[in-house]
Amino acid sequence: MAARAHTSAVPSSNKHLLRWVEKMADLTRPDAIHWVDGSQREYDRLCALLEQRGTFIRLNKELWPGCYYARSDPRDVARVEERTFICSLSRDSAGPTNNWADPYEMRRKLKSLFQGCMRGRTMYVLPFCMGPLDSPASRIGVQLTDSPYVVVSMRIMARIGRAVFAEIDKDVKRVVPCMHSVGAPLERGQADVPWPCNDTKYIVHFPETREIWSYGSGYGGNALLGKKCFALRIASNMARDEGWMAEHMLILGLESPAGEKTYLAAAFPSACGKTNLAMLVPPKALKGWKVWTVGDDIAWIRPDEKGQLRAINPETGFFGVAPGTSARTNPNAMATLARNTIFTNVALTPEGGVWWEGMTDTAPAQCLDWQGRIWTPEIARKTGASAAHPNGRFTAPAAQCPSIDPAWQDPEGVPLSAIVFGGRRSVTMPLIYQAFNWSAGVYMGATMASETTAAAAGATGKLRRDPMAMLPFCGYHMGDYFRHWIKMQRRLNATPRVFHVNWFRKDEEGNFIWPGFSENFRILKWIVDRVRGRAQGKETPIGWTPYYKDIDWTGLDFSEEQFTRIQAVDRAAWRTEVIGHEELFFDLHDHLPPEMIYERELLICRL
Ligand code: SAT
Ligand code: MN
Repeated sequence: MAARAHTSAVPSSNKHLLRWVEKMADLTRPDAIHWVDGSQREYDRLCALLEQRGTFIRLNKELWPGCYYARSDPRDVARVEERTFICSLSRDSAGPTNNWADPYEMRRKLKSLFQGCMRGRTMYVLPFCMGPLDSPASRIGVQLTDSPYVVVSMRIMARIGRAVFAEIDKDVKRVVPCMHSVGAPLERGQADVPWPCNDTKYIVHFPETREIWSYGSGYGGNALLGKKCFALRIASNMARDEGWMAEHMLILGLESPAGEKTYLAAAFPSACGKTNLAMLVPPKALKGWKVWTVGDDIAWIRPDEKGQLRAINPETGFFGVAPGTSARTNPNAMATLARNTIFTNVALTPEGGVWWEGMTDTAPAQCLDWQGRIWTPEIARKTGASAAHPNGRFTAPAAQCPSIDPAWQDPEGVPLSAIVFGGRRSVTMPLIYQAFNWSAGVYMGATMASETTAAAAGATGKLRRDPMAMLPFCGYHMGDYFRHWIKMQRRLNATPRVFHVNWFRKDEEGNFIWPGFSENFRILKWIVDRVRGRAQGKETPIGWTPYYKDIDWTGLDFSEEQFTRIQAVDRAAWRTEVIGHEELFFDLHDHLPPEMIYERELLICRL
């Protein structure tokens, strides 16, 4: 290692860490090693470096202070689920919903892929902590990466740098090693490209040894390894072993005019509006109510000594879908991303600003699209080309969010009273219903489905079962994961109430029935009333539903007839729905907890 230049002081004395870094540098052969201290100075320098390389464009300092703009390679724009692997010792532990590969063979494969893959580049040693540093719930990782874009993005998304090295030096918490390379070594004299990546991609998890190896992509969840790879796939394994839950959920608090605060967590698949819901602004007519944001994507949930579930947001930033985000749909997100934000794969305006579909009512007369081509509304009309990629993203600091909850970094987490499931369903699913009890709630989450979006590579708009929105993120057998959910109740004094929402139901003409956005607050308010024992529920075959009179309609014209339509439980459609549940359960049958079978039988009987 002596021969390799260190561009920064080595701020750790942890022998395991030092040895591992050395070993990985021997494997990947970087030109230099940079130990990330996490400072503003370092961040600014890395951003300047990215600018120099053409990866970043600095946005207009007056309009977008502290903001940068990046375009990825068009072949590297989303998570690659078919290239994501769970390499448990046995295939059975990964289960049929994951891509399994033999860990020995995979290690051999990775070794050859990573051999010399950082040549001509700097390897960054990036320590990160998921969750507040002083929280017993937090977990630590170190990502070795050859992407400075990843380093600056991770500085927004997680706690990184010196303080984490200090934590590692205490040698109390186990460190998750995370290897990452864009897979684009540079030969001597070879010019770099703005977005290096490789057509060969591997996103690999070793659940038993708690390791992550990611190759070939620099984008989002493929590359910011603290996010989906660690905080969901590896953490779900930790959580099962240690008696907690790592979930793909937003966390929010609702505060009543009297100051009563109720927290809930909600699971929706990627790009189904989690960020919008987490930052909801209540309708003006409902005076005095407030929504507080704790997190928009991931929740780590555990029972406290009193048997109350508490949740932390392991992240410190929002990696949100840009298209569709506007002052109307999500003013809090717009305020959050107004400064110190990294934009990727959106459009660049002539003033040095950003734009995306849905940001404003009128599009700019001309801009450069996410691939750097000239884009005008005229061109869009002719070719259908969008200015921003549908999975174009903003990476913005959570602390800048106007609705950020004062307790969002509480090391103990916030108390959870309700869990909400939801997806994009144009038919069958009512706007809101409540599960009869915990096991019915687990069944509700286990059988949820959604029409696919651009967050993952592949076809969009197809209905797929996505249990607890964890299909791409559960790091072990889905049947065992359901069992873990069922078992969690035994540790609880007060079980959270479980609900299902669907903002996306359409009428016969294909129009959304529900106005959505702010108006979703009315549904959350009913959830609070149910949790607090204030609202009645009407029993239906699928669960409890609201009476029209129990929803606060102040300031919204939504008739009882419309409500009846959006709440309709069509028995014929539900039969088809239950057959869909069967299909998923069929694959999981040998690990399926009996409660899932009983719940399905009960549902069939009621239908
Ligand atoms: O690219 S990410 O996985 O981080 C975003 C998402 O799919 O939710
Ligand atoms: Mn997500």
